[in-house]
Amino acid sequence: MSAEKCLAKGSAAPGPVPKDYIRVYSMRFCPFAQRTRLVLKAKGIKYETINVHLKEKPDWYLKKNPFGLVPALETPAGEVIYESAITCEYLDEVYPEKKLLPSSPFAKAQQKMMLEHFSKVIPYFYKIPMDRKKGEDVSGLEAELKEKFAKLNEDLVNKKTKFFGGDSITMIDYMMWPWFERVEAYQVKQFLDGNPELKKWTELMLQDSAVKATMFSPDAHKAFFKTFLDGNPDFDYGL
Ligand SMILES: N[C@@H](CCC(=O)N[C@@H](CS)C(=O)NCC(=O)O)C(=O)O
Repeated sequence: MSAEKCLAKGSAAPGPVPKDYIRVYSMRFCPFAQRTRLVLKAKGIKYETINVHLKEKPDWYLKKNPFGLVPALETPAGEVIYESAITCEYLDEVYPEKKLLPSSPFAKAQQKMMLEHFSKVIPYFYKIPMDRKKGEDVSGLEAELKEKFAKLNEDLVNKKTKFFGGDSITMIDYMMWPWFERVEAYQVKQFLDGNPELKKWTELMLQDSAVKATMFSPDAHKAFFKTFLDGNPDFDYGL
């Protein structure tokens, strides 16, 4: 069973996950859930998707994930795993095809360090458009984000690689990508301009088949994000 339209409070709980499948609880425009969807696609894992209404959460969902956030994974044995980075690491461990995390402990630690740093960048993507909508001066936040983008650019320059973990896509690229897919919606696309290596990375990411399979157009992101900023997110936008 897959449910494109989100399931809200009062909906019937989905049955057990079919054998040989894994289920992802998602919201179509959630960047954290896109991390998990990218890894599922990149690794060619058989999965089904259930989209959850995040403003009117079904009781059955809160029983599975008491924090009520997406993404979460559910296995045929009824095990539930949540927190996007943990779901991705779990998938990489359980499904051996196309490893996305490096096997060397140091390289793996480097990816985790990059992820930790990137987690501190994520709030800017929301704070800038939200504060701007409230009519606040966002120039300070914009300058800080510009600085963060410059650091990411510098990282690619120093490493002399196309992607953040080497010359092919690895886990860290998928962990960061969803926010770059949405730069227009977040009104921060212009900050890529002074950062050519980072911009080139976004162009290369757009050629990846998992990115292509999970992405929405800038216009769809803009339309959804407007409903989000207005306080009434349309989780089924475009369906
Ligand atoms: N740290 C979590 C964040 C997930 C998250 O914030 N998801 C949002 C949707 S984009 C959510 O479920 N929001 C529902 C809520 O805040 O109640 C992760 O990495 O999985």
